[in-house]
Amino acid sequence: MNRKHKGLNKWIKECATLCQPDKIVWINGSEEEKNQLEKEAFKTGELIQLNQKKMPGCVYHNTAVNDVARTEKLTFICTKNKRDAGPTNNWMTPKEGYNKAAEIFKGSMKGRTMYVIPFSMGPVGSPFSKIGVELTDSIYVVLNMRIMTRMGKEVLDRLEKTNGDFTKCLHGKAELDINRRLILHFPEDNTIWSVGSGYGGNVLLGKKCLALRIASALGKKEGWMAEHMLIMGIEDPSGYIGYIAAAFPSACGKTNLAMLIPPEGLKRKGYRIWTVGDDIAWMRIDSDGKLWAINPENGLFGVGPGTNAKTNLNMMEALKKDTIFTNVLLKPDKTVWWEGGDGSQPRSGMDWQGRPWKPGQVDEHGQPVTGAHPNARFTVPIKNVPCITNRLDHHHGVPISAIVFGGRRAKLAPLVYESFDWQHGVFVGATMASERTAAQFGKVGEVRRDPMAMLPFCGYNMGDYFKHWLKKGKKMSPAPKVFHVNWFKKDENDKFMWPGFSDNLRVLEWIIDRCRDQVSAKKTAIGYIPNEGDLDMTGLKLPKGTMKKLFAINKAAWRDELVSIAEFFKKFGQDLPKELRAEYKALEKRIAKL
Ligand code: OXD
Ligand code: MN
Repeated sequence: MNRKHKGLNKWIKECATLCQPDKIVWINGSEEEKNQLEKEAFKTGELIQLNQKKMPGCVYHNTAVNDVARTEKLTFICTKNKRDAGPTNNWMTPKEGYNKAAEIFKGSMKGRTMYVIPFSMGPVGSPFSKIGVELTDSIYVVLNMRIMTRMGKEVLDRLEKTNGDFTKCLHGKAELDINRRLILHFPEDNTIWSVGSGYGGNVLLGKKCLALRIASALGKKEGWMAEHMLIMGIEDPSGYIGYIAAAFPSACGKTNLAMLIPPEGLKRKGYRIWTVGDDIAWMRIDSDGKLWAINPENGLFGVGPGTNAKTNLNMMEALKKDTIFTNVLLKPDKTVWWEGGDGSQPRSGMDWQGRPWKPGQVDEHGQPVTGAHPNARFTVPIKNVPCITNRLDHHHGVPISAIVFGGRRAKLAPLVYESFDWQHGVFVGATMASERTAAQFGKVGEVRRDPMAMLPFCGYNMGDYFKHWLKKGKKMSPAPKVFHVNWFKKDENDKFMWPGFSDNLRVLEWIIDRCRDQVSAKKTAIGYIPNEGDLDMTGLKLPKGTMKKLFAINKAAWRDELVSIAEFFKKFGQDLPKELRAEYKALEKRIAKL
C-alpha cells in the first residue's frame, strides 16, 4: 500500500528490500485487527489465551531463554563523532552500525510478515508529542505497542496531514541469537534499528529507545527534556494537587510509588494520589515560565515478581483484564502467578521456560527454580489503573512542583533532603547512585552511579546533558524545587528503618508543603531536612531514635562519597560543566566543617 507521505513510502521500501518479508501489513489499531492477530498468535504458540472468565482479554507469552532483559552491552549510540555519544554510552559510527545490523536483518523476514505500526508518543497532536513508525516481524510487539502507545489510523492520518518528520524504527527478531543482537540508535538520522531480540525493553521501540534515548537528543536540540521519571499528583485535603516527577534507578519501586495508596492516618486527612506515569516524563517550559510534563506512554510495562495487593493494590486491580503477561508461571487453570505474588504458591504449573514446574524444585547447582523469571513483566493499559489522573490526555500535561531523585543507600543519604537551589539540585541528580540488590547482575551492595537514572538511557554525551539541565533551570520561573529521598536506609543490624510503600506519602506531603512554602526546614551540610516533628507520623510508630538515625549525616560516609563522586566525575574530563565542579567543592567544604 502506497501512502501520501513520500519519506514514509521510501523508507518502508528500503527496509522491505533489506528484510524481504513475504507481505507487509499496515496496522490500524482496530479491535477486529487485534482479535485477528491474537488468533494467529494462538495458532503458532507465540501467545497462549488465558482463562477468559477470570482474566478477560489477557494473554500469555514466553521470550527466548537468552532474551529476558535489556542488553546494555549490545545497545549503542551511533554518531559520527565518538564525543557526541560521550563516555557513558557504547559507540559506533552510523556506517558501522548500519552495516553490522544490515548483515543480520538481510533476508531475515523471509516467510514472515512485516507489520507497519504508526504510533504517537504523547496524545496525538499535542505539542509535546512525537510520531514514530515501527516496522516489526513480531505479533507480540504489535500487541504490546497497541497497549504502550497511541497507535494506528489516527496517527497515520496525522503524519500524512502534516507530512511531518517521524522516528524510523526497524525491528526484526532474526534468529533471536544473542550473538546476532544489536540495539542501535542513530540520533543524527532520527532512526532506531533493533535486531535479534524479542524482549520488551529492546523491541517496544517507542519506550526506552525513542522516548528516552532518541527523545533526550531531540530535547537537547529543541529545548525540552526527556527523563526517566514517574509523574504523580498528590491531592491534599483542600483539593490542591501538587505534581512531582521522580527519577529512581531500576529496582527502587518507581511503579509502586506512582500509584501509592495513602496510609490510614493521611487518608483520613483527605490525601489522594493520581498516577500520571510510572517510567517516562517529557517536560517543557510553558508560556507561564513553569515546567510542565506529560507521560508519553499509554500503558505500563512493569515487573511482576514482588507485586501483590500489599505492595501495590492499584496495580493488581489493573492487571485483572486486557493484560499481556510475559515470562510468568502459568497455572493449570490458565491463570498466572509469580514469586512474591498474591495467593498461595501453586502446587504445579508451567514455568517461564515452558517446563513443568513444582514448588521446591532445584536446578543442577542446587539453586531454587522459580516459576516466573525475576524480570517477568506485564503490559497493561494505563487506564486500567484505578487512580489514573484525568489529565492523561491533556495536551499540556501537568505542572511540576518538585523533582525528586532517589536511590538505595544503606548508610548514606537521609530519608529526604532538599537541595539549596536548582544548580545544587542538578549536582544531586548527577551524583545519584544506588546499591545493587541480589536481583541485579553484579556484586551485592556495590554502588552504581546513575545520574538522573539516565545512565543507560541518555542518547548523547552526559556532560552536555548536565549542561542542558543547568541551562533549563535558568529559563524557568520558578524552577521546581529539587529533592533527594532514600527509602532504603538501614540500621546497625542491617534492617530497613523506614517502612516504605504507603508511608512514603508522609515524605511527599512534606515535599509538597515545602513547594508551597507552608513549612520551614533545617539547613544542613547537604541540604534542607525536615524540622523534628514536621513529618506527619499519625498511625506510624517507629522505635525510639529511628527518626534521628534516618536523618543523621555521617561525616566519614560523606567523605567516602566525595571520593567516589570525584572518581565518577573524572570520566567526563573537560565535558563536565564547571558548575558541577563548583558544587563539588562547596559540598567538600561543608562536609569538612561537620
Ligand atoms: C524499565 C527499566 O524496564 O528501567 O523500566 O529497566
Ligand atoms: Mn524504567
